[in-house]
Amino acid sequence: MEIPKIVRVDARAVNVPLEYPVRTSVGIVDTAPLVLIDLHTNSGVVGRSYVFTYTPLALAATREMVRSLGTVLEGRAAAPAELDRLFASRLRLLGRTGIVIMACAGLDMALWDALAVHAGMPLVSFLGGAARPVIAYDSHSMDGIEVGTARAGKAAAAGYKAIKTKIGYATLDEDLHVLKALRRSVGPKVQIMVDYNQGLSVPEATWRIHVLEAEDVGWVEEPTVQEDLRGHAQIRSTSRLPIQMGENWCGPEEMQRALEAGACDLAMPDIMKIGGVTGWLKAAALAQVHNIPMSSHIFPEFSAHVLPLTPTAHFLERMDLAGPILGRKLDYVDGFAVTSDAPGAGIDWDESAIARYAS
Ligand code: SMN
Ligand code: MG
Repeated sequence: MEIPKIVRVDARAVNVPLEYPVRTSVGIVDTAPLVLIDLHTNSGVVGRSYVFTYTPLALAATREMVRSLGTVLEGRAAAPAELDRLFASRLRLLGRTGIVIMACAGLDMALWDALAVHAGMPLVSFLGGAARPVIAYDSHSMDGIEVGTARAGKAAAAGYKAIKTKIGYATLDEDLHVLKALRRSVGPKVQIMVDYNQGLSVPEATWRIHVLEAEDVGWVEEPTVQEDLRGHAQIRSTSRLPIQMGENWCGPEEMQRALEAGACDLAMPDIMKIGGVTGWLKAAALAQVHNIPMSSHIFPEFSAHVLPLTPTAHFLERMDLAGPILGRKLDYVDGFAVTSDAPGAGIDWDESAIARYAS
């Protein structure tokens, strides 16, 4: 199989409506601002991926970053590991964080998609893994009692073995009130994980987690600001609940620093911020040597292809940010994500929806 060459990269910006806003203790994500990437090769194959910019304020800049880095790739072989090395060198002085690593990761995912499509194989198979259903949790928000219990009950009825809710309400009593209501909705067998989205001080987190220990919580995610590794380690030292983090690690280097600091019991890199498929594979090795269960963060379409070859694979996060602009949706059966036998990561666009949500 000859490695195809990159002809050009197209990057389009869309701002997609969400079925449920992502309400967190530190802010609300009302829509999904996405940069859609089409990486055209000389074999006619197009590699596809998307990146999520969290706020429309970063959408245009991220699209321009993708376009700019895409010009560097023109004429080069579609070799993701080699191009990761190239970007690491070219961007050394700038640093690969924020929208820079997001753009690099989007191109990396599109490159791996192109290679797998070119080989006529699902990405998981092209990477040497075996496609299998991946256990998923249905990811909810600070929805309050009425919406929260409705979503929780619907997820349990659909067969999910776990759900995640976001807490960090004004008082601990409100956290507990919601948590107990969700528990009544899902029953004793469904795991409930909680996500504080960095919203608490270390003392407040320590106190709230101490009380949560009586509530059968699967993990406590980002209890304090994610850059405070010492703070996370301090919280973890007194917590009987597993501490989860990782969605904000920019590159495997930041993951290594967190694991070395003993900041968490569980890891959940984001396949975009960690550096795409190439970054994910490095992160999976780190999780293995540290013996840390590793879950995904959003991006379910690519995550469903890399978790089966992740030695310490844990949960896939089901949160549908791109569904309205995708022609093919990832399947979930009885609480498991199931990839199709489509080549690559199975990303294809709904062009009429893209036109509708173009930004
Ligand atoms: C989250 C926050 C913001 C957007 C998407 C997801 C969250 C999570 O931290 O873990 O799902
Ligand atoms: Mg989170």
